[in-house]
Amino acid sequence: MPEPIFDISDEVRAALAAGAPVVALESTIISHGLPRPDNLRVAREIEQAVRDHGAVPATIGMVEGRLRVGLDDAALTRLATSDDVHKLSIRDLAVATAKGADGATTVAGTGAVAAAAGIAVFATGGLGGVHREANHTFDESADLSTLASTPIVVVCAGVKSILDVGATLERLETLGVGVVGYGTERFAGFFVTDGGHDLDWRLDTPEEVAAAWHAQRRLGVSRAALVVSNPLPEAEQLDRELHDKVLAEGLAIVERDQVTGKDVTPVLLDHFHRATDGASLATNVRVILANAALAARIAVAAASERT
Ligand code: PSU
Ligand code: MN
Repeated sequence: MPEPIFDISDEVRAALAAGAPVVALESTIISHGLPRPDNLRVAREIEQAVRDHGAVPATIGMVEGRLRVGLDDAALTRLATSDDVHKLSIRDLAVATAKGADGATTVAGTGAVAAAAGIAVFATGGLGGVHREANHTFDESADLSTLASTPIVVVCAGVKSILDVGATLERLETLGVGVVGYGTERFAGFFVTDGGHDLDWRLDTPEEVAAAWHAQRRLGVSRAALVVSNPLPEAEQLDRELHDKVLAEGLAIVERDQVTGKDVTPVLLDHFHRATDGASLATNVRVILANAALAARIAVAAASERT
């Protein structure tokens, strides 16, 4: 047998072997999505939120060319504080491995590795998707195509509101990726509660999500992800007017500075965090923690249904 391409921590390995609940977590949020020094604190809080709800966290990232499933505190610190951390989408994993690089995995990178490691549930903030200028830039996140072929439950607050949300939902439909609203039929809007679109399906409990996931696995007709859209409560969302104003500024900056490719998302998020005096950061953190908690509850429900 070829050697596995990733190292699974002892704790995660033991949990998987026992059929205990595990939640995969991405690391690009930490390295590229949140400003320092909050990012390291938040990385630890996300893991704690998973533990508080009964599951084992498995943050995924790359240290010196080794993909790791379950990061210790030294690795987490390194990805949060080093200036030399690559943003790793799925296409970057092999080259970064060969180069011995440090890297943080995106939704695409994390989901693919997590599914290969046998993890059923993954929590993130907001998915990548179709960018607003995609009709001429072709900028569409590899998160979408990866979700089409990666069997995992992804808990998110919809897609980042910097994107073309309607177009992203259309692409998810085309790609055969299931999308369910958690406790609502409206698609979540990341920084804001309502992303402006209806969904076909609503599920109200972790047990219902687990049942839908097991049905998908048993039916055996799809290898796609199931996206669980978990909106922030209205009282916790970013002020809508502030959101719309800062977004318009951010998009103008991207255009003016001709930001392209994988830099677009970090530049827009960074503009949000600075222009809202930290309000978007606080919102982003609430989003991620809420998703980590729900993902853990789904993992617990999925693990107990299996036995
Ligand atoms: N969600 C967040 N913050 C982030 C991201 C998502 O709350 O930083 C990251 C994820 O890793 C996602 C990536 O996969 O942004 C999408 O980047 P791109 O648009 O370049 O594919
Ligand atoms: Mn892109």
